[in-house]
Amino acid sequence: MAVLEILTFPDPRLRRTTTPVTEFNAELSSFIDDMFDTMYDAPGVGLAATQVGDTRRVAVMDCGGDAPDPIVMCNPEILWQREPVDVDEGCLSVPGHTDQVVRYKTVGFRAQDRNGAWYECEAHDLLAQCVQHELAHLYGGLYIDQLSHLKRKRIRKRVEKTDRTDGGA
Ligand code: GNR
Ligand code: NI
Repeated sequence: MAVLEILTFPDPRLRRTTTPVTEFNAELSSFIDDMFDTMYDAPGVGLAATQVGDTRRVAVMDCGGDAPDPIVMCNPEILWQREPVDVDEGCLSVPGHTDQVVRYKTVGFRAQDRNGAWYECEAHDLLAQCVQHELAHLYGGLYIDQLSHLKRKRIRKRVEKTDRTDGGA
């Protein structure tokens, strides 16, 4: 059980891409448990390995609602998507900010669980939004990449200021 440090924008490590998980062992399972601890502690509805400085292609989610169970996504892939919608979004790596972005309302994806077993899932609404958000993290993306350069610059200044005054905690 461990709560890991969540990196904040504009930390360059958030821009790294990940490499596929190939070793489904006890160490991976323990890392996944730490990711859940970190996500629930924050609290957040999803967390990608990129946000805690790891380069494995793994993310966790728990959005409640239709899909109340904790979800582990190793090597996730979106298979299809439909109905782009404007939604409000936030990110633990961009504290204190939310903004409207475009996401698909429904997505089909496949991923491997912590044992390496492939599963397929049809995700709606917040869960679908979260899948797209975490997928982006695993390739170095952030939701604020959909905003204007000027807006991103203002957000960066605000986050940097907050990180300084709270000692980076
Ligand atoms: O906690 C989170 N809430 C959220 C709200 C709307 C869309 C996406 C998210 S994910 C976010 C946690 C996070 O930063 N995951 O990477
Ligand atoms: Ni995020």
